[in-house]
Amino acid sequence: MKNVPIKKIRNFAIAGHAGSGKTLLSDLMLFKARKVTRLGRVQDKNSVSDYHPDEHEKQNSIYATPLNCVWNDHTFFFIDTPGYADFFGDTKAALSIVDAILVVINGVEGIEIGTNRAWRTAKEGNKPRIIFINSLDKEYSDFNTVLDSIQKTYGKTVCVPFTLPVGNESNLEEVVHVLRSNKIPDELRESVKKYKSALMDTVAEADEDLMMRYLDGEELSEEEISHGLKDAILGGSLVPVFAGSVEKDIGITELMNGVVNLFCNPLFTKKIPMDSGELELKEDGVGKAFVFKTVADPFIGQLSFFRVYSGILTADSDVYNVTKNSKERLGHFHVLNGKEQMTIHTAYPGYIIAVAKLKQTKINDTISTTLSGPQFLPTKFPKPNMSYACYPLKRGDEDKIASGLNRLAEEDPTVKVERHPETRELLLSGLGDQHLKIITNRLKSDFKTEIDLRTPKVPYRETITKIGNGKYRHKKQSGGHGQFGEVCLRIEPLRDDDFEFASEVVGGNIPKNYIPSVEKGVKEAMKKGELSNSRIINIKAVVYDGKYHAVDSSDIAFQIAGRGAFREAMKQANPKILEPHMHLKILVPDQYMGDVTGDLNQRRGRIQGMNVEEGMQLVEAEVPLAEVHSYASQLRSITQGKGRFDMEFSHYEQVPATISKQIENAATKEEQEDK
Ligand SMILES: Nc1nc2c(ncn2[C@@H]2O[C@H](COP(=O)(O)OP(=O)(O)O)[C@@H](O)[C@H]2O)c(=O)[nH]1
Ligand SMILES: [Mg+2]
Repeated sequence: MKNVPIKKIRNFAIAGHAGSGKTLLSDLMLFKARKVTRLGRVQDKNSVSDYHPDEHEKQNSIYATPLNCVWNDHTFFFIDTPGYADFFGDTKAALSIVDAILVVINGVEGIEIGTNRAWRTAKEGNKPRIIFINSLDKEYSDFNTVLDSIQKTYGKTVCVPFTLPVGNESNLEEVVHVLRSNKIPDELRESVKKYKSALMDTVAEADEDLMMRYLDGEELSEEEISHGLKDAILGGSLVPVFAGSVEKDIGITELMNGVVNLFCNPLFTKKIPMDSGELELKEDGVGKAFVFKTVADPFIGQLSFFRVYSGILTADSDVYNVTKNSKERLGHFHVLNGKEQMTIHTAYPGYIIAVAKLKQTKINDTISTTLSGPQFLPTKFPKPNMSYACYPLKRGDEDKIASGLNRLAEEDPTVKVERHPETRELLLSGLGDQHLKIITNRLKSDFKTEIDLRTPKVPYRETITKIGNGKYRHKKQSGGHGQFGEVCLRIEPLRDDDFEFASEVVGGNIPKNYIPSVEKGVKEAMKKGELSNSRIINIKAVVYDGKYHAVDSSDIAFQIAGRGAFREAMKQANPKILEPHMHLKILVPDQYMGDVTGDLNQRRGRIQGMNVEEGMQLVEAEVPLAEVHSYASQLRSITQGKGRFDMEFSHYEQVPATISKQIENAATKEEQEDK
C-alpha cells in the first residue's frame, strides 16, 4: 500500500437492512476500483466481503468485514456490515468507529427496520451520512415513492437527491447528477432545478461570503460547493441521496465520487470526544488507536482490529494498552480485504488494520505510543435478550464447552455465558436464535464440541404464607459416642427480607454455643423446598425451646435438629412457589399494538402503562420469566421485525395454583431421574 496523504483517505461503513445490496455494493466497489479482477457475489460464494463459511451457508452477512480500495486517487477504508438484528453487535462496533456511514435502502421495499436501526445508530454517533437508493432496476422499484418516505421520516430539507434515475425499473438507463450533469432529459429538468437550488442554498448558508457571491449570481467553484456541502453533511443538516442499481452498475461511479467529494478526511473534525476531554487529531506524533473487534482467525490466530485516530503507529514496535495499563508488542500490521491480507509497516489516521497475537488487548481498549492520556469512549453493545441452557451432547465435554463459549464471548460482547447460581445450568445468551445458532456452529467447528440448547429452567423460589411450628429430636445414643439435640422452631412469613433468625430460648434449654448450629441447619434446609426443589425465602425463624445432653450434644447434632424442625414447621406454614417476574419495555408501531398487548395477556402479563416514544408506542408490562424466554423471536414475528424491547428482573411473585401443580410435578419427576 502506497503512502497516501491523510486528506485522501475516506473511512466509512455500509449499513442498512439485510438484503438491500450492501455486500454486492462492496464487492462492486472493489471491482470497479480494480482491487479485484472478478466481481464477487454472495450466491456464488466468491464474495470478498461475505467470505466466512457461516456466511456461505446462510447466504447473508454475519460479520462486519473491513475492506479497502483506491478510487480516484483516494483510499477507501470501509466496512461492510450485516443488517440482521441478531448480528448487530458487529455492526454497532463498526458504525461506532468509522467517520461516516453509507446507508443502503432497497428501492422496492423502502425504509425497513434495519434501515432505521442503522439510521438511529448513525445519528446517535453524530456520523455524516449518505443514502443510496438501490435496486432501481427491479420490478416494483420506485425512486420517488422511496424518496418521499425517506424525506417524511428523516427530514425533507435534510435528505436531498444528488442523482436521479433516468428511465424506470424495466429500462433503467443511467443517473443524472443534479449539480454536474449537462444533458438532462426533459422529464427531469424541473426536479434537477429544484434540488440544485436546494443544494446551493445549503452551500450559501455555510458561509456568508459564499452567500453574497451566490446571491450576486456568481458561479461558485467545485471546491467551494464541496466545502459548503461537507460542513452541512458533517453537522447532519444535509444527507445526500444517491440513486442506482448495483446489479446493473448504474449510479455507482457517481456514488463513489460522492464518497470522495462529500465525506470528510479522518482529520477534518480536528477533535473527538474521549472519556475525559477531547483528543486533538494529528497527522503525526503520538499514535492513538481504538480496538473495535477481535477474532480468533483459524489461519493467523488471534487478530485485533484497530482504527487509528491520530498520529503514527509502526509495526514491530512496543506500544501501550492504556486501558489495561500495560505494554504490548505489535507485530506485523495487516490491511484486510475479506480474507486477503496485505502487510504494511506504518498506519496513519483513518487506517483500519489488524494486528496478530496481542496478549492482553481486548475490544474497547485504547492503544497508544505513550502510556498516559485519555481513553476512547467504549462502544455500547446491545444487551443479550435471549438465553438458552447448554447441555453437552457428549458426557465429559463440560469443561471444553465452558472454555470454548467463554472464548467466543470474549470476541462477541453481545454473547454472555454464565452458570446460573441457583439452577446450576450453563446459560448462553445472545441477540436471537440465529445468533446463538452461529455460536453453537462455531463451538463445533473451532472447539470441536457440540451442545444442545434447551429452554432454561426457571429459578423458582418458595415461601410460606402463615406461621408454622416444628419440633425435631435428633438422637443416636446406642454404642460409642452418642448424638443428641432437640429443637422447637417457629417460622413466620417475612416481606422482602430474605432471612432473619432469632432465639427465644430461656434457661439454657439449648446452650448459647449451639444456637448458631441451629441457624446453620435451618439455612441448609432452606436451600431446597419440597414443592419445587428451589430456595426458600422471606422467612423469619425463631428457635424458642429445645433440649440438650451434657455429653452427647454437638454442633452437628443441633444442625440436624434445626434442619428437621424447619422441615416440620414448613408443613404447617402453607408453602407456595414464587416465580420471577420481568419488567418489559416494548416499543412498537401503532398498528401492532393490539397484537402485542393481546399476546402479553396470553403470557400472563400485566400491562402497566402506555406512552408514545420515538413516534412509536411504548408499552410497559410485567410478565413471568417463564413466559418470555423467547420473546425476542415472538416480538419480531408479531411486528415483522419493527418492535424492540428491553427487559430486566422485577420481583418474585406467587404462581397461580394450576401452574404450581405443573411445576411440582416436573420437580418430582426430575428428583426421580436424579436418583
Ligand atoms: N436486481 C437487483 N438485485 C440486487 C441489487 N443489489 C443487490 N441485489 C441482490 O440482492 C440480494 C442481497 O444482496 P446483498 O448484497 O447480499 O445484500 P445485503 O444483505 O445488504 O448485503 C442478492 O441476491 C443481490 O444479488 C440490485 O441493484 N438489483
Ligand atoms: Mg451483506
